[in-house]
Amino acid sequence: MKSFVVVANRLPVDASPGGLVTALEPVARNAGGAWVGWGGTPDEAAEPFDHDGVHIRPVELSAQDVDRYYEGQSNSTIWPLFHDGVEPAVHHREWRVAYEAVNRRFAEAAADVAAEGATVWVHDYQLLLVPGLLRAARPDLRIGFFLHIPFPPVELFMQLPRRTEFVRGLLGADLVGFQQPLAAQNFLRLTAQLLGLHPEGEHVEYEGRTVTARAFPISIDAAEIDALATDPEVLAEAERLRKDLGGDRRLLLLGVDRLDYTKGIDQRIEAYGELLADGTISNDEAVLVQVATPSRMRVAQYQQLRERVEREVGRINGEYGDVGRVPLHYLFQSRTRAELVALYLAADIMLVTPLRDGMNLVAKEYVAARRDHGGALVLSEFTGAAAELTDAFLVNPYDVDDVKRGISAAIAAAPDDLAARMRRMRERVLEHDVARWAREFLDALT
Ligand code: ADQ
Repeated sequence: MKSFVVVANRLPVDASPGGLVTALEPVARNAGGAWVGWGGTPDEAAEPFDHDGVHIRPVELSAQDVDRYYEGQSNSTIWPLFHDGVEPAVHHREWRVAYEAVNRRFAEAAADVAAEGATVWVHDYQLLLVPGLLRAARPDLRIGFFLHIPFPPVELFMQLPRRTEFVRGLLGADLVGFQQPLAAQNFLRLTAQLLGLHPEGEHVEYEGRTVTARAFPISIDAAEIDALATDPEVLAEAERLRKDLGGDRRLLLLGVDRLDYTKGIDQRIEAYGELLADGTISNDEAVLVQVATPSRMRVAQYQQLRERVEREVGRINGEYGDVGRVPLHYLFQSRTRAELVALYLAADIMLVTPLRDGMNLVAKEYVAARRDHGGALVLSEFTGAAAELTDAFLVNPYDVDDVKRGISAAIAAAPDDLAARMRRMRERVLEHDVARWAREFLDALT
C-alpha cells in the first residue's frame, strides 16, 4: 500500500516520447510512490513490479480495449473535440462503453494500491471518469486530477455525448488542474450549466465536498535539458549538424513534434514553402529540419496527415532543391533527448505552430537548451506556453501570412534583441520547472 499514487494511461517504463511521462517520472521517483497504468502492449498480462524506485501496477488492455477506449473514445472523440475540433470528433456508443469499463479497471487498481487516506493523482483525458469512480469506492482518499490537454469552450463540450457523466467524473476529485485559467473557468461554468451547481471563484460545492478548479501550467525538467546542453558530445553533435546542413551560411529552422494534426505541421511547412516561393529565403540561405515522431498511426486521421505532410515535403524539395542540397529535411523518427538538444542548439529558429496545444513542452525545452541565449522561438498563440513565453515571436497558425511574418521578423531581428528575449524566456522556464509544477499542485491538493 502506498500513500502516493499516480494514475495515468501509460506506465513510465518505456521510452514513450509523450509529454506526460517526460513530465511526471521524476515526480513519482522522488515520492517513492506507485504508478497505475497500461504497459503499452495489448493482451499482455503483467504482474506488479518495482522500477526505479516506483511501484508499478500494470492495468491490462485487450486489443479491443485499445481499439475502442484508446484509439476510439480517447483519441478519436475526446482528443479532437478538446482541441477546438480541428479534425471532426467521431462518436460511437461502443467506444463510450469500453471507455467506462477501462476507467473502472484503472479506478479499481488505484483503490487497491492506495493506503488509507493516500493522495492519488489521476492524469489526462483518457481517464476523465476515474476520479468519480475512485471517490465512490474510496471516500477516504485525497484525489487530484490534471488535464494535460486544453479544456474546450462550453459550446464545444456540449457536443460530447453523455457530457454530464464526464463532468461528474471530474467532480470526484478534490482538485482539478488545467493548463490555463480559462480552461478551469470553462469547467466551472459547465458544472452550473449541466448540474445546476453554484461555482464561486475557483470553488464549487458538490455532494457535500468542495472541489477546486485551478490552472497549473506544466513545465519540463529544465535542469536536465540545461545539463545536456553542456555535454561535450551534444555540443559536438550540434556542430556536426550545422556543418552537414551547410555551415553558418545557412539559417537552420527546426520543428520537433509528434506527428499530430493539432501541431500545425502542414501549416508551418506551407508557410516555409511560400517563403521559398516568394524569394524571401532561398535554398542557399535556409534549411528546415522537421522531426516528426510517429504517433497513433492506426488512427485514420493520422495516416492522412502523414500523407499530406510527405507530399508537401516532396513538392517543396522537388521545386526548390538541388543535387546534394534540399531546403527541407523531414525525419519521421523519434530521437533521444540528447539528439533533440543537439538539434535545439544547432537551430537558429525554432518553429512551434500548433493550432491548439495544452502547453507544448518542445517550446520550453528549446528555451532551456539555449544557455548561450542564441536562437529565436516562433510560437503559436494557441499554445499554453504562449502565456509564459511572451518574448517569443507569437503567430496565428491559421494565418499563413502571419506565420511568414513571424519567421521573417525572427530572421530580421538584431542579435542583442534576440539574446535579451531568450534570456528572459529562459529565466522563466528554469525557475518554473516541472518539480515546482508538481509541488504546487500537490501542495494545493493536500
Ligand atoms: P504532447 O502533445 O505529446 O503532450 P509536448 O508538450 O510538445 O506534446 O511534449 C512532447 C514531448 O515529446 C517533448 O518532451 C518532446 O521532447 C518529445 N518529443 C517530441 N518529438 C519527439 C521526437 N521526434 N523524438 C523524441 N522526442 C520527441 C501533451 C499535451 C501538451 C502538454 C504535454 C504535457 O498535448 O500540450 O504540453 O502533454 O502536459
